[in-house]
Amino acid sequence: MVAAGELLARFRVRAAVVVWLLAAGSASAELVLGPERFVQANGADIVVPGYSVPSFVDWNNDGLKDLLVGQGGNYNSPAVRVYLNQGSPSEPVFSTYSYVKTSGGDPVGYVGHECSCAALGLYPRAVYWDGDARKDLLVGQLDGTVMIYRNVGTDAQPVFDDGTFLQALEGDQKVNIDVGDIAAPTVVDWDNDGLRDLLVGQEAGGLYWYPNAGSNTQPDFQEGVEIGVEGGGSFVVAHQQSTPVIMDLDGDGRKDLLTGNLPGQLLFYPNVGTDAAPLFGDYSQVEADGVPITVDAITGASPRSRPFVTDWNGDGLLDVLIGAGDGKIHLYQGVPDAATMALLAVGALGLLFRRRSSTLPRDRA
Ligand SMILES: [Ca+2]
Ligand SMILES: [Ca+2]
Ligand SMILES: [Ca+2]
Ligand SMILES: [Ca+2]
Repeated sequence: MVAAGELLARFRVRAAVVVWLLAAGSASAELVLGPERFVQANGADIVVPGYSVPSFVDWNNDGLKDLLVGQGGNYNSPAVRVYLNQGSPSEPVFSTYSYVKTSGGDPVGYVGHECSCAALGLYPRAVYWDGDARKDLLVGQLDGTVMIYRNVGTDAQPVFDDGTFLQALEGDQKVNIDVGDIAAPTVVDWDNDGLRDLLVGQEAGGLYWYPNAGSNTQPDFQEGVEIGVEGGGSFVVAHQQSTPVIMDLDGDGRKDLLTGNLPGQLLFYPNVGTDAAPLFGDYSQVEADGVPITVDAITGASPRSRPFVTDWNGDGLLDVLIGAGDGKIHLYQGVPDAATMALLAVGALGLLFRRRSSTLPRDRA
């Protein structure tokens, strides 16, 4: 039997440890990633022709997220592959792939758009574009244009139309959106007005916001606005080639920017503006297993990192997929940060706590 006083003393020690560890960990809420590995299919690393642009979405509605990969390089082989997940929510497994196709049977990206379809990595993102509950495909292209391929099949068996160039500006002034070269689009309500907007990265490193003045099912984009920086001027990602992922990564309630760049790094730009009017200042280089991430390219090419944030293995920790000039799918799984690890250890070491003095937590520091 244990006396009530002794129980209370134990509780106080453990509560103090928890508070101390939480305080110690509060400064590092960003991504904490483990070592690099490569996503495989049929037991071998996936390698697509040219540049890879991965994302992870349940393509066929079977409850398992699937791997969607844009490909293409040197003006060849622009296409979108889908690897259906044959594993489990905690352990994705892939074997073969198929190309995402139009209702005419052509792979999306090959036909109908002449040179504009060519790619240094066709940049696809699955989105629900027009409110018909069938997933559509948003595709950034080499020439800086952005296309929407509408799903004319079903949500579980997507098949697409021949694609439409997205346009901006008013009424009869509307022109195709063109950010220069290598468009990297994402859909986000940038200004928090309830309407999803288009944010597009590009080769020179800028970010363009196309405000939606229509609706969430019939977007109507206004003139592109260059994203700014703290103190004035235009945002340009360090070392060119912005590939934006927009989400609040440090938990301060303001959407942040995660982006790749030309030399294949992964950069985190915390939002120093507001959630409805983001501004970016200094960046930090995201690390994997304590080493700054730099993805590879085949000889003579530039890496051009293209990140996608997801929970790959369903453990509640964010993971990062990165596509690159080596055609591979780089995977960095989130690991508990030092504070969380220590908290877990507090639970696991409960027996120790009952026998040892309160100096243990400091020993563990
Ligand atoms: Ca699936
Ligand atoms: Ca908006
Ligand atoms: Ca933030
Ligand atoms: Ca995870």
